[in-house]
Amino acid sequence: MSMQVDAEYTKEIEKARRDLRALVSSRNCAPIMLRLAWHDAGTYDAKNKTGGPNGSIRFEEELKRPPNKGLEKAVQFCEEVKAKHPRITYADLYQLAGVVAVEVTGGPAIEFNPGRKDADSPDEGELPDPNQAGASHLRTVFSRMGLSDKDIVALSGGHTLGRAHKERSSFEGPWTKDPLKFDNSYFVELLKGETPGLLQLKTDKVLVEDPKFRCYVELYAKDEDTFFGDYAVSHKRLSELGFVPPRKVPAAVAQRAFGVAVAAAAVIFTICYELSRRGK
Ligand code: TBV
Repeated sequence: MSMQVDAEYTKEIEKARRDLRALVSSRNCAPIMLRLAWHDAGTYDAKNKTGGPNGSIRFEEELKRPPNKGLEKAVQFCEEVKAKHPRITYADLYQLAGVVAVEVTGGPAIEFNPGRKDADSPDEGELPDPNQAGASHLRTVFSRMGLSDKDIVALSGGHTLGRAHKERSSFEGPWTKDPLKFDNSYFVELLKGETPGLLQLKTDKVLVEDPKFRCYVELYAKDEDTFFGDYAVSHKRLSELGFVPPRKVPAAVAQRAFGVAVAAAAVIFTICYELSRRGK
């Protein structure tokens, strides 16, 4: 589902991007903004074409579900930007916030296409459950979204940012030593094994235990550029689940095409009119 994206809307997106950059850096809230983007998008069901990045997490019923605990704050931060740029959909805003969060913490640039439509009710889809945690659970949930093993490992690298909070998830602590820097240290720490003070969930450990996942972990720990490249691709894919970006048509081309169409319609109309007059 997509909406009309005109030049005015694109301009608003760029303004919102600047506002988000300032907001995210001044409040050090990149991790929770990235988590918000993931939890809005991660409900996608590729078979039934439901869920996905559609802003539905703003609805209280969805926001108050246990896996989303703590995200109210991120939704409120986004409201400040929405108030200044009311035309921008929540769906676009949350995904833009995720892209900006990665960018301002030193991660790769992620291509952003605007035009997502807002849902008018909460989504049903489930996110992966950190307490279930086997490789097969991760694969089941991510393949429901249409995502691959490589996407799973690359996106798990998002835990380079932020930490768990006891009162939200019952887990506690950061995954890396510098949780406000986006780098490949999540994978480096994962291969080192447990370090006091740093967190490893079962879903993190499964990435070194499963041989297919482990190949990517080793690659990303060794080669940050490859991680950044793959992460940018997977994150964009996550941010566009079920969304076909409207084709970008430069204004000049669009105007010319419109002119040509009007002229053609006039010619056809004249011919028809002339023919029907003669037929009389
Ligand atoms: C927070 C784990 C991005 N992720 C986070 C917490 C937990 C998990 C702590 C919440 C808290 O207590 O504040 C427990 N989330 C999971 C697990 C699953 C899940 C295990 C499912 C298997 N996470 C993620 C992806 C991305 C993130 C795909 C982004 C691309 N998550 C994320 C960040 C933070 C959390 C940046 O899921 C820190 C937030 C890879 C903060 O600091 O407030 C695990 C994976 O869905 C599937």
